[in-house]
Amino acid sequence: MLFQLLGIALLAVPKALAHGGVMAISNGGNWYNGWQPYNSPTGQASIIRPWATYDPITDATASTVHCNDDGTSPSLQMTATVAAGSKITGYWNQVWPHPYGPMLVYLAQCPGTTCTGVNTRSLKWFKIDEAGLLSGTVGKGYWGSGKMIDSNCSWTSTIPSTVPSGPYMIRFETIALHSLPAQLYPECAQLQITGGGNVSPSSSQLVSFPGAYSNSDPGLTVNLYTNEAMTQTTYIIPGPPLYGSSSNPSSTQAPPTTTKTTTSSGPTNTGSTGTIAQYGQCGGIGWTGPTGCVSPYTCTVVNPYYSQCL
Ligand SMILES: *[C@@H]1O[C@H](CO)[C@@H](O)[C@H](O)[C@H]1NC(C)=O
Ligand SMILES: [Cu+2]
Repeated sequence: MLFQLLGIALLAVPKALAHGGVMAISNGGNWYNGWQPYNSPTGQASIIRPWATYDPITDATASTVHCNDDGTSPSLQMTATVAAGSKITGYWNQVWPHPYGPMLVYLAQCPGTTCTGVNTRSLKWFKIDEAGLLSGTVGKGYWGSGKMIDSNCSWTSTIPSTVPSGPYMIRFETIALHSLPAQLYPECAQLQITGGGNVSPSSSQLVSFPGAYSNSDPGLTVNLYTNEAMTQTTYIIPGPPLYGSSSNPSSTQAPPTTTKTTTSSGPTNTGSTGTIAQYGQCGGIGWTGPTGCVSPYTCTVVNPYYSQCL
């Protein structure tokens, strides 16, 4: 396992032996190449703000925790025009090595007419998407970042149709919990949102980076390798309540919230005569175990690599 991971890292990441970040973004049929942190910044034109290193941020209050750099825009900064309500996808390195931890996506509106020249550290961010522990237990479960890996190392969110039109930064983040301190991997891109609505985030939904997280947040200090983690089925995602939610406390994600992961592929095995319990794996590429779920659950395709009793 370790040998395999090192092998992949050596092939895919010749200039740094670990980790990575958001390498590209797509929206509405447009592909946007990312910033290349190990190339000269001279001449680089990207919608993604410069970021400095493939290494994780391990201090949740670090001065770079907004966009993995000092927050400035480069001379050739570009902006993607995206429609409110459209899907936007961030692509991490192939193959992302960290399947345990949450995915989080934020927006921040910039003052004036463009984000160019606006330091991302000065912005107020609101969370538009999150995925924590999707099923199973903290110690042995299926996480947002595992789903990201199973989705071609990409994560797709919808720009809310209700946000006001204007200049925004989007911040894609994956957090790895396989070791402590937790590893934060945030990168940001510059957007111009069109066709939006009139629902501004509430004050309790707006946060700064640094500021949104603390190093004692339960979602950043959870230890996957304890006996307790082997039975614990709740995980508290760091950061503010989701934009559009009415609850004030941080959202607690419990196993049943997997609705967005079941897509058009449909069930592969509808016979409810098997032995696999709710949320257990029952199929997927490479799966050699049993495929029958206990009644009343059915084996449901989550993605090509993962079917689950739901
Ligand atoms: C998978 O991601 C890569 C970028 O990492 C992209 O070039 C490729 O088109 C993606 N494949 C699919 C099927 O989306
Ligand atoms: Cu890493």
